[in-house]
Amino acid sequence: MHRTKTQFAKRINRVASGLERRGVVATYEVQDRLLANRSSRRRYAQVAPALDDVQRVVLERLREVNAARFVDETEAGLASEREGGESALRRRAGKEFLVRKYSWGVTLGLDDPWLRLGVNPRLLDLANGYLEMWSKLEYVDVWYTPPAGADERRSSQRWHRDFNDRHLLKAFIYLVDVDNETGPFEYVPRSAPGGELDRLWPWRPLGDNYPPEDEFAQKVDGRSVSFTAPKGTIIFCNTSGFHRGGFATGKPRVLATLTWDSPASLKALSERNYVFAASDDEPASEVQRYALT
Ligand SMILES: O=C(O)CCC(=O)C(=O)O
Repeated sequence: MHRTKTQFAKRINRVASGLERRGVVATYEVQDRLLANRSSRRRYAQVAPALDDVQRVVLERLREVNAARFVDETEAGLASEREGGESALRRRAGKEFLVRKYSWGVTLGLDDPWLRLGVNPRLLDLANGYLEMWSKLEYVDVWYTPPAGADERRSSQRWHRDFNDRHLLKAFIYLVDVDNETGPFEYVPRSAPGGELDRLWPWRPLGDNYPPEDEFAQKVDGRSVSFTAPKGTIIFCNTSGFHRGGFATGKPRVLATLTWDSPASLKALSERNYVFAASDDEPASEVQRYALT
């Protein structure tokens, strides 16, 4: 089938005169608007597929090209900054190497594809199953990290534990292919509380979570894992274990990230980065509302 099509295409390209080409184009337009595709669209409308949340988000993203818009706006902002101009890019003190789509204080509803992904039942069930409680969606954002140039690793680009919670699950969704030059996420397996390496500079609420680098390298002794992976990969991890990432050297890194943690964390250690705007058009289930409020 594929071979036949390829040969047909070759023949068209080789021998078709201008007249033939126009005929092919006209045939395609008639088939698309009036004949073959019309009946195909009617069939689709009669028995529309029941999409699950992930599929809906993917569709939405395909339609809105949401991430692509963020990348375009960020690159335009960075270009303007390079020329000494102003930009509306969002950064946070201490982690200025990173541009954030939302940062803190944004109002989001379930029409936002990234927030929606954070309470997608398949992801939320996973977070709740891992944490063995109904979790809170604490953070949702999209990050753009330009290459660091001559800069050294800074803040979360160095090995650390997140102090937000010991009951923590993060997802990183790579929106570009991530190789060694794109600042892969790196993790030390079994270093989260309860793991066999949890005594290495153990997790404490608001603890001093950045160990001395030489000593850390000696103790971990090559046991870390580096997540180079293609665009679309989702990494789940408990970042109260040791991790680092985002030290892009050759190419910009773009990812979406979600954090689920415990109600205790929101009360004491962490700050949700968005305010949830409920809407009658997008009803949330009880477990989703719990996660969002
Ligand atoms: O960007 C990364 O890969 C890691 C980010 C990080 O360290 C964090 O979110 O705590």
